[in-house]
This record gives sequence, structure tokens and C-alpha cells, in this order.
Amino acid sequence: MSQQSITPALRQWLSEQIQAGQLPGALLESMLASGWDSDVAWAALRSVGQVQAPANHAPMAPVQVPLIDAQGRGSIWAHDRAINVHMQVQQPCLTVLGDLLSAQECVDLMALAAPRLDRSETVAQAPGASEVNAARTSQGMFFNRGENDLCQRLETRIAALTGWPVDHGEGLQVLRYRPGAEYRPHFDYFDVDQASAPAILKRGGQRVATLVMYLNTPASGGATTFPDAGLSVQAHAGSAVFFSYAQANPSSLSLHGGAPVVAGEKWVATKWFRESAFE
Ligand code: PD2
Ligand code: ZN
Repeated sequence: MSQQSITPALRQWLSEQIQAGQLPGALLESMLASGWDSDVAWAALRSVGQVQAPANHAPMAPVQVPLIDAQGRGSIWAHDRAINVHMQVQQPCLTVLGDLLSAQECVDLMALAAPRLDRSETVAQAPGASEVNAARTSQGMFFNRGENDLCQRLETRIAALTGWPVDHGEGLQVLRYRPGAEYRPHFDYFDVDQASAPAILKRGGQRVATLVMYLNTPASGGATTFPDAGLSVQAHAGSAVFFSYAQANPSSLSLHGGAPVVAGEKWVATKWFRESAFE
């Protein structure tokens, strides 16, 4: 296919592919790989009713909006990529996304993070401190926001997806779990009763939402679990789970953990969203 305009033949081909079970995100990627202009490719998918218009939704963070519409269109365009919406839950406010990252982006992010991985730490009681914790046995590192081209591209895409500004997000965190490593259930919002809270909240306020992006597919284990909701999300390279907690309270049902990895490794990138600019 070398044409760069939306012809009836193209629309017919796209419809057939979708009926055969191809996901819009995968179709878009294969068109781009065949040299299609990205504007034409996504407009073609939109014309056959598979991708919602860009920025046509209210912010997902901190409050989720429905992304699976009455026509069952489960793909949205976010900056430079069509992202598949696999599932949405109201309580907790949670969305499972497919194809948020390409396979190459996953590989590149792991390669950039690998030399900087260290034993993960959690927020400690003392102001400004962090500590190594048995509840979190992964290795981790933080990128600064906008630190490299890939981080910038992902941040722009995530902001388009969530409707939450880039400057309200913390830098991406990458975690690597080896067999047996886990992240026991916890809340991502800050405990305002801790001595460290005022200093943390001064910069960007409370956390309001989390996006966990899976960079590989573990051989076994490593699901992200939501014990209060009886829900588990399997890690799959390129997919992600987004959840928000407008109230920093257990009633958000946002208690979540990383189940132990049984075999192979699990790599994730986490983005936390703040209620105001995180400078
Ligand atoms: O890796 C996970 O599945 C996971 C689970 C719980 C990550 C986080 N929390 C996190 O980074 O906050
Ligand atoms: Zn977490």
C-alpha cells in the first residue's frame, strides 16, 4: 500500500481487518510501518468509526470519563498513537489500556533505565527521607521529566490521553522485579499524617492518579492487584493500567500491589499525577 489518501478501497480493507479481529492500534502501527502518513492513517481509522477524535474527552485524571462509547469504539487517539481501551471500572476508577507503548519504546525505556537501577525505596517518616523497605523488593530509578526524547514523547502522549498537563506529572519511574520480588499492597497517595507530608505536598500537592505501564511480559506472576476490588491486571508489554483516586482515602478502593514474580522478570514504568504543577 503506497497511497496517501483515504480511498474506498482503504476503508474497505480497514473494515475487513477490524472484522477479522485486528485492533485499531495494531492496524495503525502496521500502516505507519508501511510508510503511511500518520495523519492519513489515523483519519482513515476514524472514518471507519474505530478511533475517537483527539482530545474529545474530558480529563481522565483525577476523575475518569467513559472512553468506551455506545458504539463500542474502544480506541482513542493520544498525540501520536491510537490506544486501545480494553476495560473500564467505576469503583475503583480504573482503565486497562492496550498498545500505549510500542514494542520498541518498551525496549528503549528498559535500556535507558537499566544502568541506573537501584534497590527501590519508599517514603519514610522523617521529613524528606526515603528508606529501603521489605514491602518493595524491586529495583528502581527515576527519570527527570523531559529528560530525553523518549520521556518527552511518552509524557506528551500520556497528557493527551489523560487530559492532565505534563507539568502535573512526576518524572517516569522504572521498576524491575526479579523472581520472588513484589510490591505489597499500598496506596499511592501520601499519608497526610506522616511527618514528611508537608514537605512532599508543597511540591505539586497530593497524588491523584497512577499509570502503571508494562514494559515486558513476565513469564509467570507479577500481576497488579487491587485487593479491595478483587481485581488483577496481567502485565503485558505495551499495555497499562490507569487508576485515579480523587479522594486520598481507602474508600477510593485504590489499594493495589505488584504480586510476586514467579518466573522471568517484570519491568514497569509508573507515572504519578499530582493535583497541581510539580516543579
Ligand atoms: O508493578 C506494579 O504492578 C505496581 C504495583 C503497585 C507498581 C506500583 N504499585 C507503583 O509503582 O506504585
Ligand atoms: Zn503503587
